[in-house]
Amino acid sequence: MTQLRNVSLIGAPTDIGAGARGASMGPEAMRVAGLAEALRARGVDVVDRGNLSGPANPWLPPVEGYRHLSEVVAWNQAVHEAVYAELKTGRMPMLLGGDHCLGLGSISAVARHCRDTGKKLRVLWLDAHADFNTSVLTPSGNIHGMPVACLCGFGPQELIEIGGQVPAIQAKWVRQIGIRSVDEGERRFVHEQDLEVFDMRFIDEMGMRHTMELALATLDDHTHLHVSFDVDFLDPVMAPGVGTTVPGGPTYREAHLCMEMIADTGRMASMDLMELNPALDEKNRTALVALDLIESLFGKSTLMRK
Ligand code: 6HN
Ligand code: MN
Ligand code: MN
Ligand code: MN
Repeated sequence: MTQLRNVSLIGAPTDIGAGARGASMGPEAMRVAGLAEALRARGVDVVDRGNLSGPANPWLPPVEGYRHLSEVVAWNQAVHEAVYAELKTGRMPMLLGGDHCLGLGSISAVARHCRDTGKKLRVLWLDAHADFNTSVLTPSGNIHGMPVACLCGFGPQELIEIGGQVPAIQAKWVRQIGIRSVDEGERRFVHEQDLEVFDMRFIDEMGMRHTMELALATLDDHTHLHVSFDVDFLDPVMAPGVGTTVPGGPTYREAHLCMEMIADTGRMASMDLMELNPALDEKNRTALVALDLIESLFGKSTLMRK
């Protein structure tokens, strides 16, 4: 069971790093879906910190391989400070995106907290994408395709130094799950940096259970587990409300098993819920699926378990 029973919701209403507009409405869609109420019903002490603010989206083309770099830096600084402040007071931050470029601000804060407290960090990156592009490798210039590379020290100086230490994390602390869309140069870079990727073929062949057993294998009492959940991890049949859908993702049950096995570790101490795009959703159905999965992350089970 997840041990931390006090959650602070932090809204980051921006689509500054994305290639489609609308993820800026994600935090409100989760509130409307009943996120705080559902967690409270599970005995969680929930405080909603409201929304962070930052620059508007100027919707300009990329400059030297980065779209909206200065705005992305500003948003990530705000996220970093907010997430770090929650961890410092012993609460579990749940970042409501917003696009996935904000994973940089969030996870750099978690890494800083782990340095303060001597904890070991493990990042589970649930996504259709590796998000391991650089300004040279990117086909789009969209920074939501780059946060993992930035966290590992590959990115523009003003972005990678937000957490005060470069690199913020080591590639070997990351486990990626559900990956099925990686750009050509990005693929080579993922191999070069030896990122541990459990892609959809692996999940097809080995099953979600074995995949998660491996991904969670080396957690111990001193591990801070961070879950960065990009909603496009899910199969678009059940989760159409994201900007970059990729067919062939985990099914509803596979996704639940993934969350339930994370919950069973009792080690999740921070998380991001990213890329939910209500402009592309149908009657908030993707938000409701995400909520259902978050309940599983907090220990809800359909089975007769304690
Ligand atoms: N996400 N690999 C593509 C790109 O433009 O770099 C897509 C990235 C999607 C990022 O969904 O968080
Ligand atoms: Mn992502
Ligand atoms: Mn993605
Ligand atoms: Mn469930």
